[in-house]
Amino acid sequence: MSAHVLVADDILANRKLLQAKLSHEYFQVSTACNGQEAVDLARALQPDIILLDVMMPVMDGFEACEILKADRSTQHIPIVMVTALGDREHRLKGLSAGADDFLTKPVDDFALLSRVRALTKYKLVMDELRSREASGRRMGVIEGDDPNGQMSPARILIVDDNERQARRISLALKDDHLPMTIQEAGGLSGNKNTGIDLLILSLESKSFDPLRICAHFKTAIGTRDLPILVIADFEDEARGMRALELGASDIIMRPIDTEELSARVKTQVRKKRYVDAMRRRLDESMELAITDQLTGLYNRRHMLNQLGQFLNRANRGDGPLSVFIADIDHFKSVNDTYGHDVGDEVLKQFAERMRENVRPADIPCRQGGEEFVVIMPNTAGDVASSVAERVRRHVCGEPFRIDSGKGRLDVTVSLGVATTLSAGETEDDVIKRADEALYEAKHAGRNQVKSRAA
Ligand code: GH3
Ligand code: MG
Repeated sequence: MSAHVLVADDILANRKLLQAKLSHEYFQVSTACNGQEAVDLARALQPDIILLDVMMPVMDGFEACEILKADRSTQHIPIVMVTALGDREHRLKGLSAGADDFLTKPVDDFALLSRVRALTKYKLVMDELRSREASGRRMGVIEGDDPNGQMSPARILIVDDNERQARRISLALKDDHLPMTIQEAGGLSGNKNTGIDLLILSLESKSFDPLRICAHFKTAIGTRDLPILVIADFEDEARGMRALELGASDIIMRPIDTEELSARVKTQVRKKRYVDAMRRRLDESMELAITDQLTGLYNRRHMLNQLGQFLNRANRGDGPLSVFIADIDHFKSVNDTYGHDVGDEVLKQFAERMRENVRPADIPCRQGGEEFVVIMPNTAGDVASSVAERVRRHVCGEPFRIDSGKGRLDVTVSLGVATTLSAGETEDDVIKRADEALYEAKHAGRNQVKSRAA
């Protein structure tokens, strides 16, 4: 997996070294010599990851990080701060400036590549979500997205078979979050894992294989997006790196620095919520794209799409397919007499009655105006006619409420049913026949069902 990395460092030798290491692993590399240049290049080049040195002239790494994380156009790009070894202050300051991770100098090859790869994976997920967002709409502010803002407590599961250690971690997080040890949760299985924001996994655990747990959580459907923060021993860096390769999102070394722990937890939770919010928005916009705004039924686009798919199946011998068109009688006079708003009220109630009187597998849609279509998969003509008849009865059977419930209005509907005749029929053929049946119903005096079958 290749990615574009922007390296910012004021010392030429450092830039060259990182560039060489990354290029060797087929990453594309651009370089900047100070914070300001890093900000400008990040905006212009949109790299996948930024490696930021802390001490730089003109603008230091912290300031650059803050600017990049506050800018809509760059805030999604992961930032790794590169700090001097043992410089705890800088590490914490970097994380609180919104950095996603840090590396210590001299930069270890293994650490560099594992971190860059882990962040590239995260970035790929984000890029996909961002690009799938409907119509490339510009992103709005997403809740929980402010790197410096308050964050609601996260549900954190601590998986460490050393109960004392687990409790110590829990204690360190208790003020800001809702941590729970695996001992308190009574094991790893069951639905206690749902609704969790973060898993903290100790690689020292002996009673189970932590790497296997990591792999399992990262492949299972329900937990794939759950971030995992692994705790590794200094002597056991290789296992830590293995965990990152298996999909863990971050790593912290023992002995645990509690401030670093809470900073890393915060970063992981913030990312998780960002991804969740993006997924929700995506679901909503997909829903929006197929729904009619006024009635909440499926819209015409979705109707044609579904009809096409079911016709293909019917043509392959999956049984008959029926549709009916329902058109409200003299609807124009409702608008003319009571106004457009009352017309809308009637349309909404009509949609409700229709939805309530078709079967669960049927697909009720608003074709446009006061015309509705119901697709009925695997349904023969006589059954379709009886469903249409039920809708007709429930429309004329009881007056509609208008003027917010103050008035009553009698409404009737005419319906035309069509069933697939032969293989090779198109959406238009079927709709056209249903339309002809509807026309017949209107001419025969309205408030009735007619059908056009074989
Ligand atoms: P028929 O019994 O022959 O179907 O007569 P009709 O009056 O129902 O049919 P016509 O096609 O003449 O009129 C349909 C009316 O529906 C005209 C249009 O103003 C109204 N209409 C279409 N869409 C909407 C809408 O979204 N809201 C409202 N209130 N009215 C709508
Ligand atoms: Mg009408």
